[in-house]
Amino acid sequence: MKEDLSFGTRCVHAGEGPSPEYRAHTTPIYQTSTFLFDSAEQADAVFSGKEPGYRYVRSPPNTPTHAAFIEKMKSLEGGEAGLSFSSGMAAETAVVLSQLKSGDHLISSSVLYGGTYGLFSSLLPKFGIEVSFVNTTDLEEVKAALRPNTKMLFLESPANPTMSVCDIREIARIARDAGAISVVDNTFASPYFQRPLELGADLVVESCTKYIGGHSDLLGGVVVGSRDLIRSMSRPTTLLGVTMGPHEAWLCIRGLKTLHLRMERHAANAMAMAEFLEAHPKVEWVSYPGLSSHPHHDTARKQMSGYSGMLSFELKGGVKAGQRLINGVELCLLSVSLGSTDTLIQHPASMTHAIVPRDMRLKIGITDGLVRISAGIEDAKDIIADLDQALDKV
Ligand code: LCS
Repeated sequence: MKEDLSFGTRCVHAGEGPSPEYRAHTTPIYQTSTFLFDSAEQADAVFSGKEPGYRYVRSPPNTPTHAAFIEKMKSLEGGEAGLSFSSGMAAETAVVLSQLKSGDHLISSSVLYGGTYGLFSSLLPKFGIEVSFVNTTDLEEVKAALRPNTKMLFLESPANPTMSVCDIREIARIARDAGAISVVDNTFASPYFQRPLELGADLVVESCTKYIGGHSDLLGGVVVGSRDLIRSMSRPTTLLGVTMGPHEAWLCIRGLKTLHLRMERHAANAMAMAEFLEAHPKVEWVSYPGLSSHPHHDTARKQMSGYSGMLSFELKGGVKAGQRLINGVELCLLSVSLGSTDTLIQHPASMTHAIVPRDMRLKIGITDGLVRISAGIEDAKDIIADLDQALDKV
C-alpha cells in the first residue's frame, strides 16, 4: 500500500489484503495456538530466525491476524515495527522490563492512569528500578530530575484524568540529550489526533481497550517504535507471556477501520460538553485541552490535530455535588474505561485513581470532586440534555 495515502484511507486499508488461501475480503481470525512445519529443517530455520514464519502464538509475529493489526498500527503511528499485548498494562510492563534493569532510573509524569502509577510506584522499585514522579508539563522540572542513571522518560499526554498536556517534542529532546529513551502513552489522543513518534518520541504505547478497539468489548495493548527497540522487546514479550489473543487482534483491526470517523465525533461531543459545562453556573472549572481556558491549550494546539474525547471538571460543592450528578445521569453510563461509543462518566478519586495516595492526588490536581467524562459518539444534544437534567438535581 502506498504510504502517502491519507490517514482515514490507511485506517481502512493498511495491513489488509485478500487472504492468500481463499481471497477472503477481511483478515481472517487465525484462532490457533500453534503452527505446523513441513520438516525438521524448516522448523529449525524458523526458530533460529533464518526464515520468517509463525511458530507459537505467544512469540511475535504471533499469527497473520496479529501481523495485519501491527501493519495497520505501524502505518497510523508512523513507526517501523510494533508488538501487540493482552492489555495496555501488559504493554507498559513489557516496555519497562525490557528497557530498564536494576539500578536504572525512570522519570515519569506524575499524572498517570492509576494502574500505571501503581506499576511504577510499587512494582518497579522491587526490581531495583528508581522512579521519580515529575510534573512533566514543566520542562525545567524534567531537566532537574535527570540523574546519570536516567534511562527512560515516560509520559501521558493528555494525561488521565486531569487532561494536562506536556510538550512531547521538547521532552523527547531532553531524553535524547541525556541518553535516555522517551515513551509516550498516547491512549487519550489516539494516533488520529497525535503521533508522538513524529514528534521525536522513541516508543508509543496505547491501551487498545480504548479508542483503538473503540467499542468497550476488548482488552489489549500495542507498542510501536523503531525496528531496533521493538526487536529488543520481542524476546522479553515472549517470556512475559503478555500476548494479545487472535480474536482481540481482529477486533482491533475492525475498530481501526472507523477510528478516523469515531474520533471526529468523540472530539466534537467532548467540545460541546466542555463548552456547556464551562458556561453552567453550578460548575467550578472544566479541563479540556480544546478550551482556550486550558492551561496547556497552546501546547496541545501545537502537537495535536484535535483534542480528543476526554474531559474532566469539578462542580461547586465538590464531592457531594459530583456524586449527585453521577447518580442523576440517565443516558451517560457510570463506568471506568474510556474511548467507547457510549458516553462514560466516573469519579477518579474513588475509582480509576483510588490507588494513588490522597496527598499525591491533591498535589497533582486530582481533587476529591473531580468528575471525568469520556464522550461517546451519540448525538451531542442528547448527552448535553442528560447532563443538564442531572445538574438540575445537584
Ligand atoms: N494507559 C492509560 C492512559 C489508561 O487510561 C489505561 C487504562 C491504561 C494505560 C491501561 O490499559 P488497560 O490495561 O486497561 O488496557 N485506563 C483505564 C481508565 O481510565 N479506566 O479504566 C481503565
